Amino acid sequence: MTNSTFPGLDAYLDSEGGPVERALERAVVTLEQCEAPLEPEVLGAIRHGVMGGGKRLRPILFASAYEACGGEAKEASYDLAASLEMIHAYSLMHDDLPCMDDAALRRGRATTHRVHGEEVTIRAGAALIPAAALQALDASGRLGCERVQCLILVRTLMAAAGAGGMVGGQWMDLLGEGLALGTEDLDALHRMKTGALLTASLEMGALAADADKDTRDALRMYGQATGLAFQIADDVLDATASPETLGKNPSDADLDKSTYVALYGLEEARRRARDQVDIAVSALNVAGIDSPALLALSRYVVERSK
Ligand code: GRG
Repeated sequence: MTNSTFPGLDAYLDSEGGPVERALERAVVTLEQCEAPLEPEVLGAIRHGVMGGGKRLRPILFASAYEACGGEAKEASYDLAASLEMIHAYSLMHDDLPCMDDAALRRGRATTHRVHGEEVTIRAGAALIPAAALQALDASGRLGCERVQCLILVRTLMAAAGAGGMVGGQWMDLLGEGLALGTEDLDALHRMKTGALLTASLEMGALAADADKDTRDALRMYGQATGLAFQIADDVLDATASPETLGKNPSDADLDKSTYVALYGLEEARRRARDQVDIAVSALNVAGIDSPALLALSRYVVERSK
């Protein structure tokens, strides 16, 4: 996609959103129809958590990186992208549980455990983790990736989801409740909790399209900077927008968490988010990656309203 064929961000999000939703629907139906079926209640909770809306930013970042590296969009490429959203969906389902954030509202509706119960939601979230790994393995095979490439893709996803990434970041977040974390700790926490999976989305898109090392490195840098910008913007929204607009509660302040807004104030937090976008854009420019979609997405993460 070039500047002259890029339809603008809203139209782009719509056009990528359709195939992403269809891939997620296929993934949920696969779980519903698998040989040793999960109980209906667990499947109901999975459907609630996975098909409940959301921006679908991770699979869309995957699709944009894949296309920027010359990959041809197909059903299997969206199935691979969906594996990222399956991990993201489980993380939100578990994050909302009473033993973590005890949230009532997510994506504008009741959280999964408020509808399906706590025990069922724990099981549904747990089932999504191996399901996402299998989804990534199967989809990359169908996409025609070499065997070793398939394994690297699954490894990238699981490493980002694991103790060195999202789970580790969540753990730091829980331990940090009630403490006033400084810049270094807050950056480290969010690079793992939010940044790792966002970065993996870019890396996996590049890997699936068999991009060279320089391109992959540049997309990793873009992902890291965009991930941090995303989190700072999240803290700004958390402090300035209503639960109705955001479609979620409680806020981080309610949970006594450290935030970039508490650390820097609103204006400085906004400035730092924009700085990260500049870093992301320059990573693309230096590597000669000409992607209007990735450019627009990095601005979107700081300009979004929810
Ligand atoms: C047991 C320690 C432990 C961890 C389990 C629960 C969990 C794993 C991880 C939670 C990670 C988490 C909640 C990260 C937050 C990421 C984030 C900023 C979510 C909001 O993302 P958006 O705005 O949401 O993309 P939508 O709804 O648009 O998909």
